[in-house]
Amino acid sequence: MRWALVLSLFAGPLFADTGYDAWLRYPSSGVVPVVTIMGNSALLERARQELLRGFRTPKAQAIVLGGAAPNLKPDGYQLKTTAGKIVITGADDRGVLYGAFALLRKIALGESVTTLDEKSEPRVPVRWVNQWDNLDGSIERGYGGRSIFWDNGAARADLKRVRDYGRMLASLGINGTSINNVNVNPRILASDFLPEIVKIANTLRPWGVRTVLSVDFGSPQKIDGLDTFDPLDPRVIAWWKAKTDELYRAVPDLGGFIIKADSEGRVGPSAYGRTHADAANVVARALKPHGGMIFYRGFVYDNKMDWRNLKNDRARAADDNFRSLDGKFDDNVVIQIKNGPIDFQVREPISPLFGTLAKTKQAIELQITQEYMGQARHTVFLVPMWKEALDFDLRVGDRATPVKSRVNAVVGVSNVGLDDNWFGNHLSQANLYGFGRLAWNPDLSARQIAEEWTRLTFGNDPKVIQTITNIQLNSWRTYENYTGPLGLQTLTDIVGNHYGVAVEASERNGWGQWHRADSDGDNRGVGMDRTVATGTGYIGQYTPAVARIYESLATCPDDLLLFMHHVPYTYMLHSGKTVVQYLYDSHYAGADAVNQYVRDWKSLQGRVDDQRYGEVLSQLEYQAGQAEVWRDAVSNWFLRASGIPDAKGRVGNYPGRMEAESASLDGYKLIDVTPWEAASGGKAVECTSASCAATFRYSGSGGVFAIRVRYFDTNTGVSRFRALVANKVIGEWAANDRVPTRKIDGSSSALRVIEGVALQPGDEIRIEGTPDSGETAALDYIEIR
Ligand code: GCW
Repeated sequence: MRWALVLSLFAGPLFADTGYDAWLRYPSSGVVPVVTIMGNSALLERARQELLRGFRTPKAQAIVLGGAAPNLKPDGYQLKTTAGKIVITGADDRGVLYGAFALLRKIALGESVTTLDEKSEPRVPVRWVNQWDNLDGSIERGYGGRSIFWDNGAARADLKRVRDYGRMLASLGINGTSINNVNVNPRILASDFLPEIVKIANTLRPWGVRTVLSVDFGSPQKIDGLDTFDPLDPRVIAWWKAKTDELYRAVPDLGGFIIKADSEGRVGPSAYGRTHADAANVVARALKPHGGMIFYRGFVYDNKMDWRNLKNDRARAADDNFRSLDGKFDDNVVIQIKNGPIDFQVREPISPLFGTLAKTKQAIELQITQEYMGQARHTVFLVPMWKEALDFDLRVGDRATPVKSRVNAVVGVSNVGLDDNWFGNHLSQANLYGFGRLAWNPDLSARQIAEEWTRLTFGNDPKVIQTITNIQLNSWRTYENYTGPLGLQTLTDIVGNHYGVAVEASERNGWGQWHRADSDGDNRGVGMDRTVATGTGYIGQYTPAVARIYESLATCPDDLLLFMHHVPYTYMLHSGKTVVQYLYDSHYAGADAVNQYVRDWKSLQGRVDDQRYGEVLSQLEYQAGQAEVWRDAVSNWFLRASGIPDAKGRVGNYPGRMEAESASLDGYKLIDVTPWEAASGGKAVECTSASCAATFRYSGSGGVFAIRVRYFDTNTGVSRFRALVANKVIGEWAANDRVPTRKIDGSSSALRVIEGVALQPGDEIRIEGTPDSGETAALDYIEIR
């Protein structure tokens, strides 16, 4: 046991690695520095400890920490080598801590630190993450396990993970985090709950991370039984003041509050006919004496809109709600605006509100947790998308106005959890890393960030860097290609788990994520008409220069065409393809790309430690299987809607595929799958007895093939499968994956590939399924390739 441990320590990069250390991996050889602190604070002490832990050079290096660097924005730092010493100064102690992490990053990236002379300061003062953690320990839209903060209605007894999260955030210059869901449990503000908040705030503080609370606008009523929460009522004004004073007595550096009001069932000022400015200001005035800020969410919309009215448009909501209020907010109110006008879809245009608000502070809200982006079961590196948002030129006053020049704060919904690797997927860590780096300096390129992250996380082997960077940089386009290209938005189950394919889930309901794909009538075609001329007028919310580009079909970019316009399926794109052919082609390209990621990743065996190698491999293999479900579902759906066949003959033609419903079935029963496009042919078979079998007869020529079994793995139980050829077992597996559905649908569709199977004409291929706890060992098809 002991020897195994010792040996594994010397086994180079091949030891088991859970991913817990993320990008904070330090060299194991070299000499510990001599660190002197000028001053005295928990932050400086953290900086010192971190250098002792991670700074290594061939000869002992003297490092001096502390002292003010002149002319730097808050949190900025300076690194300088003088008389052989490295001196880290900062605008404040937080800056010194950030300087220490910057120095460590240089060492890890192999950069020279012998003649340092550089300054760095953040573009915006507020760089926060939000966590949507519930007090019971669950996380809304969290994909990396349960809450690191809460368990069972109180702060977790062991806050080690919070401490380590604080360290990760500090390493990126992130200076605040909210610790509870914007869909708030009002108890967060109850007086007897305060000690729980204090424990967490104390844990984060040494890392310079301020604690932020999401609060419910109805709190005065819900917590203290006032008969109103009218923001103009003097009792409500007094309540917010007293409550805020009480909080600041216990947490003097509280960052402030986030409020989601009048949105998705949350109460808000509309209950009293008041405005969002009335609501935000009453809270802002309570926070003001303490230096606190209120982040009031721009995510306000009506989720019960009449879908039959073609002029209704959820995308308009933020601008419609806040335009007339510009200038009416106090100066410690920040309107927190999602990057796009809908909701973190795979592609959206920038929210026009960034251009509209001129006299109001604004934050851009980005989503690090991959809600509509494959929920960490798919690798999707979001930095290229965020770059497009931050760099988008709003043309205010017809002058260059990138979004990054308009925002006072950058906020990311992070939702890390208790999983060893924080997100449930090693490669998803790059999103938090990239978020932090961009929040500090939005001018960094996506490539630079991807390379940096890869080197810090997986080491400096050039092949590893090239392969992983390449996967990351293409992954957003790839995901878009198979889930919702041309501005269709993510074609997922939008009223459910937001994960698997369900093309029509967004239609004929009040949630307003419509893509308006019609299969008959005069309007046969796809896309939502948001033009000023004939549509919802959304495009008119942009500045004239931007509106002109989107309004005209001649200039509207293909990537957003169907977000802005309704066009026939035969409409010719700038790329020279018809819309429907592009939909087919992009889905095939997307699925092929993920298969290529699997092959690329396999080339890293032995160059990446075994644990992460294996875990990322299974993630990518799973993603490849899912990408095919998406490909087939979306392309068949559009084939049916448009009636126009794929010019390349692929859609609806699957050589080597044998449907379970046409096998000879022993116990298995035929079912219709909903939505129909989630299963091949719209049907599957399921087993409701102790065990079942489906037998296929192979009629091709002899040879060695891969047998690909498409089955369904729900989250209710662990069914078992066995595959046999001519009565010999060729594969056995359990359906025990972590997926967000109990239904047989696009989210549970899974693929098992059995390679190297010898087949003779006439062979019987039998798949046996054994259900478990309500999971019915369902089968869709097998495919021989
Ligand atoms: O994206 C949607 C999510 C909700 C979320 C909401 C919001 C926390 O589906 O889960 O609620 O946005 O941003 O408030």
